[in-house]
Amino acid sequence: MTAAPYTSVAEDTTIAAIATPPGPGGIGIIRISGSQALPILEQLFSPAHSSSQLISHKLHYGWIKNPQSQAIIDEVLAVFMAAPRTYTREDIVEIHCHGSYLVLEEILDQIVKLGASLARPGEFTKRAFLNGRIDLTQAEAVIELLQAQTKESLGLAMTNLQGRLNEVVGEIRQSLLSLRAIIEVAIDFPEDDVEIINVGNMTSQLQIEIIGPLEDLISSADHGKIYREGISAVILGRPNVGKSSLLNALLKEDRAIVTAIPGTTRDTIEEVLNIRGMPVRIVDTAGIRDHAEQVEEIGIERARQKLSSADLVLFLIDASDGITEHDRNLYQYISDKPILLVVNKIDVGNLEPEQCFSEFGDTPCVAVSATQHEGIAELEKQIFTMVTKGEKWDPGHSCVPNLRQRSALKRALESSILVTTALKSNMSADLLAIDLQSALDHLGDIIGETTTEDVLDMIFDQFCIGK
Ligand SMILES: Nc1nc2c(ncn2[C@@H]2O[C@H](COP(=O)(O)OP(=O)(O)OP(=O)(O)O)[C@@H](O)[C@H]2O)c(=O)[nH]1
Ligand SMILES: [Mg+2]
Repeated sequence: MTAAPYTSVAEDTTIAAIATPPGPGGIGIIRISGSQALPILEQLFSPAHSSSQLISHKLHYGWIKNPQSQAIIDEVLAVFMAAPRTYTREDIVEIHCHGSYLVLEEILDQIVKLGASLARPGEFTKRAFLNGRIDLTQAEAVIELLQAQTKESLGLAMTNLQGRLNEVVGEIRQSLLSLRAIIEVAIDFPEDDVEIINVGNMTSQLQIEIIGPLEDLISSADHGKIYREGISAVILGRPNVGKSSLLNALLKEDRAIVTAIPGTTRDTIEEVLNIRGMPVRIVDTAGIRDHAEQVEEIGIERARQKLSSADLVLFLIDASDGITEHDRNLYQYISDKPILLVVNKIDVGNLEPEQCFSEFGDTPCVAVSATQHEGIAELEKQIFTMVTKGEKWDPGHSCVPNLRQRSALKRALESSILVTTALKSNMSADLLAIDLQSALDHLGDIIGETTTEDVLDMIFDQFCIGK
């Protein structure tokens, strides 16, 4: 049994949170939302000009004071924003303080004493959704915006924040609704259903307005995934082949320690790189070898763990040593993964491409010198080509669903295909109606109309506090 759809509106509690990240900063902002936001501000805030009223949507300069002792806690700018022209559609207050965490906590403490509850992660955005200011695709776009790691992933989030996905899904739903209306008439007048249901027209409407656009959205989700979520590439190889040097060359900074002593790296080191708009999590690992001492052994185990979730392995060999037995064993160990062979140290050695071909078949291969920064651009190009499988896709202003939305779209597609099959085999109108409804429900899941509370909780739990 599925849980009941989320239909309740936000409760009448007033919530508060520190909206800026922890640690010292230029300013720190506290946010309050709910019917008590203004009364709470009035008890804490002394405007510099005592005559001035707290006009909505205007910044007011003054002091936050302890309501009992009247001791000044901070000099601030405060703004009251009357509902409904606010983020949550409730009354909102923001207090812009000096960015000291002690000050922020002290003010938040006073706000809670005056009756507000501490906001849970994402609770402000959840209220915006429950109060109908944004739909679920826009709420999810807010998380994507906060987590975006490249300009391209930011662009994707922004497109959905502006409601593009909601719009496209809305158009598909409209078509489904118009088909359902015809089917309902056929159900009401069963004796005329053959005339009412025009199989040719309906199947072509299904294909052009529903199945085609659903397939496009799913394929866009597959392409966009690498920009939104990025990929993980693990650098693997025996000790001393130059793994850490390669990490440093890709990052263009001395991030990892490099020495001529085999076994230098003992832990995994991770950094995110932007390769043509694609966030790539590069992981440097401890060189894998037998007979390592205890700390190194733990590092090697970590390398193996990272390998299991890697999208790509940058398998490093040392051109000055040639291909060794150790390299061959390692290659066998990773052979079920997508591998990019990286021949390093070409400034001091030379390994004929034919030799690599005969050892590693048609594994793609790039030759570099990590310390001389040679071949690094070619390596990045090769990583990009492997991940995108050479397909051209422009993240530009694409409307890209996330994984949750993609699986709902797939289910909607499956139901729509069932409708086509049922139409073609002249199934009864009642059966058509069931599959149409299920396609509609899956699309409703995407925009938040039929989404269950569990799923909503899962979505809003990904937010930070204060958003
Ligand atoms: N000539 C030359 N030396 C290199 C190159 N890349 C790395 N080295 C040297 O090789 C040695 C090992 O480099 P690292 O980057 O520490 O190798 P690693 O694979 O991370 O080694 P472990 O962490 O011990 O497994 C260092 O002395 C580097 O300066 C290169 O492209 N050319
Ligand atoms: Mg290393």
